[in-house]
Amino acid sequence: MFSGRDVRSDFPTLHQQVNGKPLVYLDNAATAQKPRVVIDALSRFYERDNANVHRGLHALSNRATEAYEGARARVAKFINAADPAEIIFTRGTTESINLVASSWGGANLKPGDVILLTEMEHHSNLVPWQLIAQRTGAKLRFVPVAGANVEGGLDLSGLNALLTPEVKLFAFTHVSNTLGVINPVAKLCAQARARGIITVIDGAQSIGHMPVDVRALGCDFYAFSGHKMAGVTGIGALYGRRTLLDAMPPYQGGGGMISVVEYQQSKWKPSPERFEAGTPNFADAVALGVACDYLDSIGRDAIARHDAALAQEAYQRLATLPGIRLLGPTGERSGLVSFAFADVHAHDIVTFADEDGIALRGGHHCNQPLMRKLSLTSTTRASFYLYNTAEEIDVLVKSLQRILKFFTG
Ligand code: C6P
Repeated sequence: MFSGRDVRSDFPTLHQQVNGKPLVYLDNAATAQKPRVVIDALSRFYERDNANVHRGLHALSNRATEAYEGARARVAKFINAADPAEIIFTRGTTESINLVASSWGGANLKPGDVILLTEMEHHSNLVPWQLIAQRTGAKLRFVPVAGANVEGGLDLSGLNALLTPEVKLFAFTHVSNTLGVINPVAKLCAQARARGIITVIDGAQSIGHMPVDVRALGCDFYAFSGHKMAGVTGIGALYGRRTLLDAMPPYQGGGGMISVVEYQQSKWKPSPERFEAGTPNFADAVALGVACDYLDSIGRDAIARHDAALAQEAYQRLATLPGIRLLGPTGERSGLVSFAFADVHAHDIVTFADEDGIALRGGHHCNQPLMRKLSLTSTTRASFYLYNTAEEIDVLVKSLQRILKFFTG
């Protein structure tokens, strides 16, 4: 409940039975459900306004272009970017990070340079840097995680020593999708900035769950996906500081991103068009703008408090289960809890919980190196969003008790 508002009624998917039980959707870190207003906005666009953007001179094309550029301005406002031209629409976090790695990295990195990452990065904020390191001769370096269960998140005691003059870029996640830890990203940006190091924040797990102000955070780039913030799949964005974007070469070539094309060479448009080659995903971008409106109508501070309270309660309740290993901080955490049992595989837990109508995620969560570091192969994860309730935690705990009894007697 948010000030008496029943947000569950806004989400059609939630009102169904799974295996004869009411659905308990706790896989929000993988993807969130969509409110009716977002689904309707997408249908409405296709029913009324659909035409290619930036290309036509007819009424529908003008309407579609206006809606698309309106969505860009809305997303810019959502994260307090200084200028809509600092928002590049992409397929999501993964593509946004690949864009920075390939374009900024390809143009700026040379042998001997260092890309600083952390040991808790999702593969999407690791593999693109491995690829550009191979192309340019740069090296990867990692800020370590602390403690056996990583209760403390990142070990920042040695950060100053890691930020050597060879470090040209520092990329880190805002919220870990496996640990639930919220990193002190503003502080990390400030330390990097003081040394002229470019910063990239992976915002996949923060964007829909807390207020995000890229100027207050002081980052150079911020990458996120629409589908984790009540938007539809296939759309996300990269925020980039205007001065950096204007100096970066295109990521892909094609229509829409050029000013002049000759047989042997071409000239590019400025950002954002420079980075949006081909027909962009305008319909989903329009729906993303509506998702921003929806989340702001509820209030991101309130959503952050709600998610954190549920995760805290889940953490306390799960801690009473025999043999459980809970990952991440004991104190402040984002809206997810990740756990493991020595005798029951995460995939078995997820499959059995599904019998009780509960959607969880089990696996390495695209965090293989972190799993290895924790001497685990997988965890089970429950992740919460604005429509989840304390009653659903009851259902989860009872289901886990049943599963443990089945496997361990
Ligand atoms: N994590 C999860 O279940 P895409 O796939 O591009 O929308 O987001 C990638 C991504 C990047 N960084 C972090 C921290 C993430 O959590 C994710 C997506 C999902 O945890 C799918 S693996």
